[in-house]
Amino acid sequence: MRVAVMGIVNVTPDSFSDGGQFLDADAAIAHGLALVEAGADLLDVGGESTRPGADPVDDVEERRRVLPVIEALAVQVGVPVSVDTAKASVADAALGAGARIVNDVSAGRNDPDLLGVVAHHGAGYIAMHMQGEPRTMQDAPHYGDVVREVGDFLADRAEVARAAGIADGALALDPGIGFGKTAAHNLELLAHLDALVARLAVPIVIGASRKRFLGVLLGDDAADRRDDGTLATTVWCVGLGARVVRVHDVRSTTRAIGLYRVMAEADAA
Ligand code: PMM
Repeated sequence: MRVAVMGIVNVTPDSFSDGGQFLDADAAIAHGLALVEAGADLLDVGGESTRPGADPVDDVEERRRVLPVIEALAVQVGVPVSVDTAKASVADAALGAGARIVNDVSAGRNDPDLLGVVAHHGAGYIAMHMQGEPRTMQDAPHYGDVVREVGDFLADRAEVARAAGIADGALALDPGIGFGKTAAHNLELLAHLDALVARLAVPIVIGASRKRFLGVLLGDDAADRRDDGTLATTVWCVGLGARVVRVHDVRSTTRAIGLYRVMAEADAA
């Protein structure tokens, strides 16, 4: 099964690994172009940080950050652009500016109008699981059975999205690695990703790139040394059936997945 590599373009001052680097529109556009050159199949443009503890951004500021970047990338790259937003007004403007997918970390719970906007534009939609909200989500995440509960949530949100008029083929679901989860919760979700893939029967998106749990699992929490852990996690997820991987380092990811595919094909031959 083909796996799409989604390159991250954060137009934010405060994202946890690259905040501030691409706040200027020209820098963000150049970064998006470089990610496509490195092999990205999709670009995800976001204007509001969702890192733990982040403060919300209003919709005027979020549109100001993302629209010029989306407008430019949509005409300059041959791959679909998604907008990482939980706000209907931002999604509407972004889809009008050429984005084709809405990546919603709130799974439609932040803004009652968002799902209708996605359906109206006939756009793609990624619904992600999060326990709590970014400002407080890492305070005390708790689950009985994290794999079952995240699966229940995503199955429910997929139904809500379908009921709002989003086509089945336009939907993807994401367990939300790091969103209201301890390192142990993330590990359990990743270890049993195949169960979610089988249960949900729509493409699964995974965003583990440079997240803190990678360092926690290795007992080494240097934020600038998480790309190796990201690659291992990405290849693991591809092996268990993930269909989209959302990453910062597109070139290494594309190469690692390419090599994985060569080995999987040799195994099947
Ligand atoms: N993670 C972040 C932001 N958006 N969207 C999806 N679908 N899945 C994720 O895991 C996800 C996301 C936070 O990471 P960043 O600050 O590096 O963008």
